[in-house]
Amino acid sequence: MAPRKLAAGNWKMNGTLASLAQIDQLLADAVPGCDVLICPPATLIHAVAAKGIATGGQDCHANASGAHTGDIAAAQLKDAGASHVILGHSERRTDHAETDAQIAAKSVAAHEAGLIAVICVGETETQRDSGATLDVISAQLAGSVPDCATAANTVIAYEPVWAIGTGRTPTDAQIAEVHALMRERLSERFADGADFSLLYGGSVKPGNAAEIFAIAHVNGALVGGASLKAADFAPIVAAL
Ligand code: G2H
Repeated sequence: MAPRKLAAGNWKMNGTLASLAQIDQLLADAVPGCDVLICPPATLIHAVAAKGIATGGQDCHANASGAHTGDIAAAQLKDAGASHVILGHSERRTDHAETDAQIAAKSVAAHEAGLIAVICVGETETQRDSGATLDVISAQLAGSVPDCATAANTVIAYEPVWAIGTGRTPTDAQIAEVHALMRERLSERFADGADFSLLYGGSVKPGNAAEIFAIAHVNGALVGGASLKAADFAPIVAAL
C-alpha cells in the first residue's frame, strides 16, 4: 500500500462553536481524493466529528483513566468521535516538557484505544545551526514511535520548530533530506515503514503547499494557522 495522503489541520488553542461554520465551508469546498483531518481543541471534538469530517485530539494521557485533572484519555477522544490524536507536538514538548518516552507511552495508549497517532518530530534552530538535525530527528523517531506502530495506526509529522507559526519554511532540499531520513529510519525498523504517511508542518499556506507536496516522501501536511479558515485550508487540501 502506498502512503495515504493527508491534510491535517491543527487548530491549537483556537476556535469556538462559531468556528464550526469553517467546517461547513471546508466540506463544501474541499476536493475528495485525500484524507482531511481537523484537530480542534477538545471542547469542539464532538461537534466537529458530528459534521462527518475526520477529527483528532491534540494530546492524550498515557493512562486509560484515573486521577489526572485536566487530562484526557485516548478512549475519551475516541468516544467523542476522534479517529486521530496529535502527539509530541513541539508546543507540548516545550510547554509541558514532554519527553520522547512519554510520547511513546501516549502513542501506545492511542493505539490501544483505536486512534491513529500523529507523532511530531522536529529540530530547534540551534540544533539545525549546529548540524545536529538528522541526529535529532533519528533520536526522536527512535524514542517517540513505539514498537506497536504500523503504517495503519501511525502518521509522522516533521515540524522544524523554527518554522512553526513564524512564516519561515525550510528549503525544499532541507525538507527532502529529513523526509528521506525518516523514510529510511522507519523502513529499517518496521516491515511497512515504506507505507507510513509522512507530513510536513510549519508555516504551510496556500502559496507554498503545492511546492512542498511535490517533494519526495512528503505525503501531506500538518497545518496550523492556515487551517483556521476554510478559505485558506481548502486550497491546501486541493494542492495535495
Ligand atoms: C506547526 C503548524 C501546525 P503553523 O505547529 O502543527 O503550525 O502552520 O501555524 O506553523
